Amino acid sequence: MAWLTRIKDSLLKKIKKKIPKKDLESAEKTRLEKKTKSKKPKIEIEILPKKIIKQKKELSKKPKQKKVFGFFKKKEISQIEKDPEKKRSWFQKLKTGLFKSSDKITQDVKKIFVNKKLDVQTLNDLEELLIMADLGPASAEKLTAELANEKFDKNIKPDEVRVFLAKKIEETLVEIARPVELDNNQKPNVILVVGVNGTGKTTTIGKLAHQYSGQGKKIIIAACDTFRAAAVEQLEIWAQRANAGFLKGNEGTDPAGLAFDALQKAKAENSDILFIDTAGRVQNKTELMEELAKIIRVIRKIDPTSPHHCLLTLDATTGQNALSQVEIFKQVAEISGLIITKLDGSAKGGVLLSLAEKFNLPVHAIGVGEKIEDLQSFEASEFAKSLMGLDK
Ligand SMILES: Nc1nc2c(ncn2[C@@H]2O[C@H](COP(=O)(O)OP(=O)(O)OP(=O)(O)O)[C@@H](O)[C@H]2O)c(=O)[nH]1
Ligand SMILES: [Mg+2]
Repeated sequence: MAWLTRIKDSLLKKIKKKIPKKDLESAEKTRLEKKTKSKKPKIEIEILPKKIIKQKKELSKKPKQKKVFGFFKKKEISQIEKDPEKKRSWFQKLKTGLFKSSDKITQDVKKIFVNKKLDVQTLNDLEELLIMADLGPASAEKLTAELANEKFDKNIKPDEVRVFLAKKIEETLVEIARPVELDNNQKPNVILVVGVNGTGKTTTIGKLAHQYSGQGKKIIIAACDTFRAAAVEQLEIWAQRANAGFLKGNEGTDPAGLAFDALQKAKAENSDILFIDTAGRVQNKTELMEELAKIIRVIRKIDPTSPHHCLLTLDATTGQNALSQVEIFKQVAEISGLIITKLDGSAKGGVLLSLAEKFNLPVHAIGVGEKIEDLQSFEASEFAKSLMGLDK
């Protein structure tokens, strides 16, 4: 019943009699701690690298549409809006993809909201349900407390609960739903793509390159995953499809050296974007993590401001494990944004909420399939509604 620590004082007074004494005492203690903590001056900013501070400031601002040159420029968004058929099919794809997550949530909400009036037990069950749905303890606590604050002891139906949750989820996610911002004066914008094995790095680069080339951008892709010949071949096919330049080395070539050559080539050719694909790596492979740090060090010899974006791909089907992946990659590279892949068919879509609560990193796009067009800009409202199994 962590939600108790976040409810209004007036509500706590009202429900005191209905809660075991020990739970109440611990909740009151935590509430007090939270209150004193929030009064402390924020020193966190001082110890963060400059780039992250900038990113945090940017995040706290409202997105400025005019400056966005992401893969969904304003013009393109309006084109999609003008094409309701396409928008509807995207939404359907997401909704169908998230069906495993939303169906479970819908059924469980129906099961626990049997009492007409919202009571303590129902709120406890809801908090647990949300944790089980991969939303993470912090989001579960916050959402449950919000529902308690508004509806305690009032009549509420299961469908109303889902609508309420979708609205609150959207409010959290809208902050982080941001496209990649390209600097048109920067030639090239270096986009480094990192992540654990099989999370969709190569596929995402192919999809992004396809979208950018549709906007007339000049692109080079560097295949710095030099471990597997198959990986290079795969990327070459994606590059051809996206009409992008392609640079590869021999099997076993030093990825950092290749990244260096690619940046030189992209500069010489005045390219708009250089994508650097990297080998999948897990945290316990220290040498691979070191290799990633080397790629960054080496390209900074040519352009100290690069990489301009460091995207981390996360496979939505891995659920809470995605959180530790972010932690680990953040130690090696300044992750600037996330791409969540495989949301089609994931039963763990709620993990996006956990990520938002914990890291506040922008989510640039979501993967909803294996095809080149299966990368969507991340829209908070669509996602929240799909997760709660609601219609648009
Ligand atoms: N269903 C689905 N499959 C995806 C999505 N994105 C990638 N995949 C598939 O996931 C598998 C791995 O994708 P890759 O792009 O090769 O992943 P990677 O991170 O480059 O993998 P490594 O280079 O081996 O680390 C492929 O079979 C892709 O087709 C997605 O959004 N949805
Ligand atoms: Mg790959």
